[in-house]
Amino acid sequence: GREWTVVGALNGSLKDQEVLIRGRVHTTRPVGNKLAFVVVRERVSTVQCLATVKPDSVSKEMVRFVRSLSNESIVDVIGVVSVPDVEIKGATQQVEVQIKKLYCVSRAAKTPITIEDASRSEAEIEKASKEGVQLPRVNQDTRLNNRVIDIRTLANQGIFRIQSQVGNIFRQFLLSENFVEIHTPKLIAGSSEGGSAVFRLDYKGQSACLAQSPQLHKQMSICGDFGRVFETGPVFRAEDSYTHRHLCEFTGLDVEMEIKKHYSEVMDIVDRLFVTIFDGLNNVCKKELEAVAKQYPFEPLKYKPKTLRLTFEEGVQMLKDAGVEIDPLGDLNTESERKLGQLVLEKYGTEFYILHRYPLAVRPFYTMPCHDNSLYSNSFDVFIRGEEIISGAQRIHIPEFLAERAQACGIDVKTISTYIDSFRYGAPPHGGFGVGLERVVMLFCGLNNIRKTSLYPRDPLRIAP
Ligand code: ATP
Ligand code: AMO
Repeated sequence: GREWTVVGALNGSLKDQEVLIRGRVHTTRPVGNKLAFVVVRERVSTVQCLATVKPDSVSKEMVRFVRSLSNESIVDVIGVVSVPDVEIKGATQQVEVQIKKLYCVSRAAKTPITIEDASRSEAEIEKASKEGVQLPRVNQDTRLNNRVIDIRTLANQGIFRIQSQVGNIFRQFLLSENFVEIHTPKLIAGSSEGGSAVFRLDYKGQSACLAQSPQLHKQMSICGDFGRVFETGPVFRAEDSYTHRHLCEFTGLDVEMEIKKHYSEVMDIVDRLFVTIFDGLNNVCKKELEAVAKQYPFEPLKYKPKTLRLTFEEGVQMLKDAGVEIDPLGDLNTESERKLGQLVLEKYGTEFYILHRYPLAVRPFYTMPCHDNSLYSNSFDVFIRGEEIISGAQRIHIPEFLAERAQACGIDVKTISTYIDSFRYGAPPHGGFGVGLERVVMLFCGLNNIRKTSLYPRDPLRIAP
């Protein structure tokens, strides 16, 4: 019948009250043989508990038992909240719990990596090193090999709660704008982006592959009169990319919608959606963002209430003015994207912007060319801190033209005939975009590797755990 209190809710207003909490043993520290400290951790919060021998309640055996608890064991603690005069350094909550009873719910074996080591910032390691102390550094592979333990760190708990909120706000926003959530097949006949980076498989004797994107089916759903659709789901890319921002499987947030007049209607949705996501994260994920920043320091993202839009030509001009050699009808490479991000920040004071009217030649076959100049297209990419998080465009809704463009891009039209046919029975002008969820979280938090924002990352070298 006793109520549970979450560790994160423990504060001075509960002074002298008895509470019941459950958490993991984060650290234990004995002091003499009559006192033991145990820091209990629950999600992104920690509290210092202490067991001290008291003739009528806490026995010597009890204190010995507390001291013997292995880190990461799960414990239930009944104790009284007190507020010490001094700041508590090793815990997030500024109160102590005087232990009356402690039960061990699950005892942990010695872990291959310790949460303490895995939680240390680079700055802490360097500071200690200057003082002549070599603290262990847990590298990326060791973390990923022991992911279930690694994701218990406060920073990782923060990262995946932030990721959850991005998905939540994405869904809430789009539902409120009359979008319908759809679920398209992940087993499809061929490539959906025109590229070769697909995982092939045998589908009961037919050749098939894992969907590179929901592109074809989200467009077909617009032909099926859903008006506005969105989907969140896995996206598979057989990338040969060993970079900090490419995965072989990632989570795609996809949107597709009818357009009345202009592809700017799609960019309007991107604008309001992402300002809502960023505002939302800053409001509801304060503690999570703090936990991430403590281990991986970053500056809050600079963005505007109305998102900056630049044309590709304007971007190219800015780069040229800065002395960067650039092909005006080619794609931007990673380096020039970064550089443009810096230039935009200096000139406009924002780290989030939309670059649109890309050269047609660097966009997928289904992209609508600009009506005034067919060298360019009604398409856009969106950047955070100089790196791409979104690609989007108006699509070609005229079947003959679509087939012609597919052929021109070297695609075997037979493999996408049902897609092209779906535009033959009346198709509204439409457009949409695709967001890489892991990239959004990585770049919002200024992290340096997409593996940090993928729970169980899949890259060319890793398919476990
Ligand atoms: P999208 O597929 O939407 O364009 P992306 O960010 O994956 O998203 P790519 O088209 O794959 O972008 O690549 C964009 C740029 O990134 C390329 O022009 C290239 O300079 C660089 N790039 C891509 N893959 C690699 C890689 N494996 N190694 C180094 N640079 C790469
Ligand atoms: P694109 O191929 O640009 O566009 O993908 C959309 C977004 O997905 C993310 N992304 C990736 N994230 C992690 N690892 C990867 N290998 C990877 N590749 C892409 C990026 C990118 O911006 N159908 C179009 C979208 C559309 O036009 O609606 C598409 O798939 O954040």
